Amino acid sequence: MAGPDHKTDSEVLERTKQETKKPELYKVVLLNDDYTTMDFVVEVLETIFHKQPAEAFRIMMMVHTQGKGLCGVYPHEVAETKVEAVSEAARGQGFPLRAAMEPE
Ligand code: TYC
Repeated sequence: MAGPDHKTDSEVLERTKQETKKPELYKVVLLNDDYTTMDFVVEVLETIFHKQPAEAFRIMMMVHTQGKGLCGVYPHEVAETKVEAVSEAARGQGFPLRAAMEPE
């Protein structure tokens, strides 16, 4: 049987069009809550998601008024790391702020 290093001719031909795999992308969204301060959310957006101050404020207000807001689109592992970084930063300050990832 054809293992990983023993491709059949048809398997080899299937790979010729796209040699490198595109990573699957995930949206990272920030979720609203009643206790996290607006200033802290802006800080998270500036530090973890590298947003400029005006954009960070816009996203924070989007989350505050609509319930959630898009922070960025990343490959799976990066998205997971961002979500975890938000939880850790929030926990450190005693805030319940959470982020979540959604398939793009
Ligand atoms: N709703 C919060 C407040 O009124 C502010 C807030 C905004 C919290 C965005 C979380 O992701 C969030 N203090």
